[in-house]
Amino acid sequence: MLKIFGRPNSINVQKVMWAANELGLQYEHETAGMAFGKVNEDWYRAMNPNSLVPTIDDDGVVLWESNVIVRYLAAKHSAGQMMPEGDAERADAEMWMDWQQTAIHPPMTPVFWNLIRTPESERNMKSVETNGDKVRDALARLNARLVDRTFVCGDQLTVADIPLGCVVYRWFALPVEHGDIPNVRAWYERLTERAAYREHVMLPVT
Ligand SMILES: N[C@@H](CCC(=O)N[C@@H](CS)C(=O)NCC(=O)O)C(=O)O
Repeated sequence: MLKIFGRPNSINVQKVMWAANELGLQYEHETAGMAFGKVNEDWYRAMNPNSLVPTIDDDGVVLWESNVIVRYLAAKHSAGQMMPEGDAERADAEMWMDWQQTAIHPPMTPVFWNLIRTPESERNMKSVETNGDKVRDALARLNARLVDRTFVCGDQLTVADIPLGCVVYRWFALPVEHGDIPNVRAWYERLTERAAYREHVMLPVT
């Protein structure tokens, strides 16, 4: 059976949990990372030499890198639906997934860590402002993408929505200026109608 390792409050674990539940998969979940430990133990490092979460073991197929795991599960269980078919369509979805990792995640991380995981007296608010501007710029580009689309790649939810959907939940939960992004907000509201998103992404931000 599929086994998913990782703590529920990790954005990268949330991608995998949301995707697995969106796909209706049976799986076992084992918490790991930060307060849950395990990631530096030999058995975990044998699966994931980075000592990071998430990791999956799908009957012997061991994978890490959250976006790769989402693509693997969607291709295996939902080819032509959650994983678009056709070279161009698939690449378009993968492009937005990689963009989450390269354009939004790097500036989002210091904003999140300063505001949520750093005592108030130690926060670097300059970094929050500078990196917040980068997130706002990136989300303005996502807002333009969503002007005529229900989901990131068109009429139905695909792998492209998963990483970005996890980011926007956090962004709207943070006490920052979110920017003028009505299309992103409307897409986010559509995501909140999905049970798997509510259960695995819309968690207390800690
Ligand atoms: N690029 C990797 C990054 C993985 C990563 O940085 N995971 C963080 C949590 S979001 C982690 O493992 N932090 C240490 C820990 O939780 O112990 C992915 O997308 O899976």
